[in-house]
Amino acid sequence: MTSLFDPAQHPHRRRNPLTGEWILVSPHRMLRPWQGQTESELRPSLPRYEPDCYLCPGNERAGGLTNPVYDHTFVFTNDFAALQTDTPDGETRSSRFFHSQAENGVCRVICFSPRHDLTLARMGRPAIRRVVDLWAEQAAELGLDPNIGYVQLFENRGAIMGSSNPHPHGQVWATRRLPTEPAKEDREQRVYFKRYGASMLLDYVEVELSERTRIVLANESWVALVPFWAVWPFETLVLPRRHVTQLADLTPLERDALADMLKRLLTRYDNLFATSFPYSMGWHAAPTDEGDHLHWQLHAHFYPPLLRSATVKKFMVGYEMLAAPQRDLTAEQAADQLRLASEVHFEDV
Ligand code: H2U
Ligand code: ZN
Repeated sequence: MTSLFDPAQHPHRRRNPLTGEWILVSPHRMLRPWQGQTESELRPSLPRYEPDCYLCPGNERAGGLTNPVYDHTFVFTNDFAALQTDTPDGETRSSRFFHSQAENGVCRVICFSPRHDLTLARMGRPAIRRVVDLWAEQAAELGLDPNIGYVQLFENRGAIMGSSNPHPHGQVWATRRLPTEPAKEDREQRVYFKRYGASMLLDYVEVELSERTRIVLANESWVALVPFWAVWPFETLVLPRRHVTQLADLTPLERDALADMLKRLLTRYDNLFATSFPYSMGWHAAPTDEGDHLHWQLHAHFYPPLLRSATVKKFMVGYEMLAAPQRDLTAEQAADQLRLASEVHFEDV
């Protein structure tokens, strides 16, 4: 007996138009009832100030420098920077196998709050707005440097994501060359813009707003959705509703709306498994080299590793490492669960 292909129940591949890559979706494995445990793993309660924390105000960092007694946010050059500004440019190609290119740039650490015990999800909207402003400032300042072609802002949240310290912080790495992931997005957005004369992600957000099945939440300036091609179980894409290429181009109202969106999205994430939800997130903005970037649309990716509970994560192993990413839970089911999650934080109820 043959039946018609139904992506809601049959294994299928979905194409990521931002990278051109495919992922395998196996929804039939989810037709079984919800089996995962959902025990919560409460964070050990943290002090507002931790004398041994290298990010808390007034404390000493590795290398002997002392943090100022900052009130809101604080940025410093990473004491163990992966990139340096004074690396001479150059390239070596000594055989068909040994090709290297010099890379130079800047690595900074961005403290989101003086409070050791907070996370973005637990900060107030005005404090999150200051983080938005800081992201925009950092991207603009580094992007102006003629030696910087791309600025990557990101946050590793939670020990499971390799974060070295619970103090709320992110990083910025800025490089001369365009790294692998944004290079794929640059290529695919350029192809789309040439073919359709419009921004891919701006067109995409309109289609998603009319379909609604993958939307998690929206406000006047922003939309958060589980992309059709999501790889991580509760992956989301945060998109502006107008054409924007750089964070610095956001208006004050759009920055407030972004703070609102982040507060609500991250609260839903925490509530999903009653835990301080781990993730890696980051902004993808247009490259900062000379040249035309009209095809670009600013956006943020959130890649959380959790699958079923505070302690059960999705492993990207075997088939994923060797063939292609695979998921059971569909993007639509993940969006349903995030839509059902409350915007009142579980620690407040
Ligand atoms: P995570 O975002 O992965 O936690 O990294 C924090 C960064 O802080 C890490 O890149 C830097 C590390 O190099 N760091 C300092 O710059 N100074 C210190 O005193 C400790 C850690
Ligand atoms: Zn601290």
